[in-house]
This record gives sequence, C-alpha cells and structure tokens, in this order.
Amino acid sequence: MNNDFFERITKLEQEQERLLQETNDKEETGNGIFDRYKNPVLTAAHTPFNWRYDLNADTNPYLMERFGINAVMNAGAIKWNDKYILVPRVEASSRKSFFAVAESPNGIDNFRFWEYPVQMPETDEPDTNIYDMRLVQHEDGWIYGLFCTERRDPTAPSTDQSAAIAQCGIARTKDLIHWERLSDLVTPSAQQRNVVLHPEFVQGKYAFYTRPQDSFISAGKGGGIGFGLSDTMEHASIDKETVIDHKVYHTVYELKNGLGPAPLKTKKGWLHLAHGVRNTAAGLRYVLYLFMTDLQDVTKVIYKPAGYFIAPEGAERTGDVSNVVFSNGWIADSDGTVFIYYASSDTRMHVATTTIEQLLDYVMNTAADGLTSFETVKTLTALIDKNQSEAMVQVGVSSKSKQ
Ligand code: M1P
Repeated sequence: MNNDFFERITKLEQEQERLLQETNDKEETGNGIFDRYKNPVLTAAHTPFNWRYDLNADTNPYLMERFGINAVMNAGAIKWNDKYILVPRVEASSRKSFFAVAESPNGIDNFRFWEYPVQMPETDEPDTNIYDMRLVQHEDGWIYGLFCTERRDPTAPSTDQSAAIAQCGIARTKDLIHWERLSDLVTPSAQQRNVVLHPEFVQGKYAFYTRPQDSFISAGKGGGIGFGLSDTMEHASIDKETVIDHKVYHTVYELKNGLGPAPLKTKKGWLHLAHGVRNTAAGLRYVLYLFMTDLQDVTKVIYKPAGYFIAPEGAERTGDVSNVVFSNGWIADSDGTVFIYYASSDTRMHVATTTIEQLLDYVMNTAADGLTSFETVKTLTALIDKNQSEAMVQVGVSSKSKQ
C-alpha cells in the first residue's frame, strides 16, 4: 500500500512538472488580427497537487483527492514586478469559486500558482460565491479587484434554491497577497455583473463600467454596458448609470453583453474588449468583440467592427458551459504586444497575442454591423470591388515591369 502511495506521488509530481514546464507554441495560421496558442495556459491540472491531495500516507492511505478542483477560468490579468500575473476564478468541485494568483515569466506558458489561494475578506454580508475578478492598476496607486459577489435571494421561497442576487464586490491591494475589502458597489440596478473600474479618474471621480440586469441570469429590461461615476472607492456608489453600448437585435450581443477587462489607452482612443451573448437552439453562445471609445469622452463609442473578434473554436467549444469564450484580463506590454487571456466553455484559460497596432487597424478599418443582410452584402461587394480594381492595377504594374 505504502509503496503504491509513494509511486503515485512521484508520478503525479512528474506529470505536473511536465505540464507546468511545457512550452506553448503559436498555432500555425493566424487571421492577421491575433494568434492563438496550442495549449491552454491554466487548467484544473495546473493547481498545485498539495491543494488536492492530503500527502500523508497515514491520513490518506489511498492517496485520494481530498479537495476537487473543477475548473480554472475567467482570469483577471496584470503585469506586476515584471511577471505576467493571472488571477483566475478557481472553481472547486463544490461549485464554490475563489481567487488564486498564478504567474509566468513570458505570459504564454510556465504559469505557476502561488502557494495559497487569495484570502478574500468578507463584508458584513458574507458572499456565497465570488468570481470573475477585473484587476486594475488605478492612477490613485492601488490595485483594485472588482468581482461578482453572489448571495441567495433572501426573498426567494425555500422551494427555490437557485434564485440569487449578483452584485459587484470590491477589494484593493498593493501586493496581491493582502486584500482590503471595501463595500460592495451601490447602483440603481437590481443586480450587477461584469463591473469594471476605469484606470483613470474621469471628471475627478472613480469611473465604473457596469452591466445592469433585472434578474440573475437574464439582463431583462436592463443590459448593455453601462457607465457611472462615484466620489469614493471606500463606499462606491453610482447615482446615474448610462448605457454606452446597447444590446441590439440580431447581433452577437443581442441577449446580453458585458465589458471584459479595463480598457487600454491608445493614441487613437480607449480599446475595449467585451463579451456578447445570443441564444441558439443549442443554448447561449458567448463570443468576444472589440470597440473603441473617445479619449476625451469615454462614454462615446467611436468604432465598433461588426460581429465577433474571438469565437469558441475546436476544443474550446466544449466544457462545463459549452460554446462560451469569456475574457476579463489582458496585458499590454511597453513594446505594443498585447496578451489576451480568455477562458473557453467555463473550463480552462487560453492566451492569444496581438499588438496595439493590429488591434487599432482591426477596430478602425473593419466595417461596422450594417444590421441587415442587404447592408452586409453591400459591405462585402465593396471589398470585392476594391480587390478587383486593385488586382487589375497590380496586374498592370507587374506586366509593365516584365516588358
Ligand atoms: O457561463 C458563461 C458566463 O456567464 C456569466 O456571464 P454573464 O453575466 O455575462 O452572463 C458569468 O457567470 C461568467 O462567469 C460565465 O463565464
């Protein structure tokens, strides 16, 4: 028995080391906008095995998993002390999620979890579940983590054990280890998910992107990406929530949408990554899209390409909640490289890389959604016409140069 125990531990250790040290290569053909990578960057198997096993042969003679981890997904991201840091939603097999910090030297592989998960303090009203942290280095000097805090709906009858209320929890830190929990965000909406802090003050106030919703799953009469200002972070409160990016009929964000990470500041405007949801006969489909807002007026959308930027592909399409990609973390390096961290099907984390230049080209030069089939064909025809005429010029040039 004991020999088996030690043999299995050794095997587990070797298997995990192989996984953690595996290099991650780009997929061969990109689409010119971003590159996907062959391996996920974080999965349940990346969690330290001393989180999952009692490693004492006397108290765990069968070397059983004593703590099940179901998924690692929806990570906040930040470059910190020269390391690429992810703070994913780690979901235990009990369905309770928590946060944990993982770091990598290069942003695309070798992610390792820190020794302990984040010890997130509670407010006077304990959270049942916390998830989907957006990490922001604010110009006030703090690193803020905004996340969804979920509690059972106190008005629900005992026959209904799934009715919940989602709100925005807020915590801040200077070292990603010690977190100070602040009051939950107060807004005019019944529920909130996908709340993001803008990294700069706007009109001297803290600025939030929100996602107002009437009920736990459905955005209902609410929905769209909202915006609001608060005087303080200690007791953050938004009086007026204005929707800046609406749900729209027959688009990829017809049912609901939500901002991903905090926007990236560029010379041309603020780049935003968001998710859009539509219903299908196979259930909800979550994709990612991009838009840009004005540098002077952050509530004004100035570019928004049609359709999705990243949709679930291949193995990404299956998991706990299939046909979903979700992102709440990206990192822009000083050389212009952008690391986009996204989860697939509520199960695992991936990275895609691109540059600010490519993202600007994509956002500014991809046609907007014409909202009808007729307009879509017009957009396509204009592209074909352009290619035809330019092909003739090119043929002309090359045939002249041959003469
Ligand atoms: O299951 C897909 C996603 O559903 C929710 O996102 P939203 O509020 O936009 O519908 C969240 O629970 C998210 O964690 C999850 O990935």
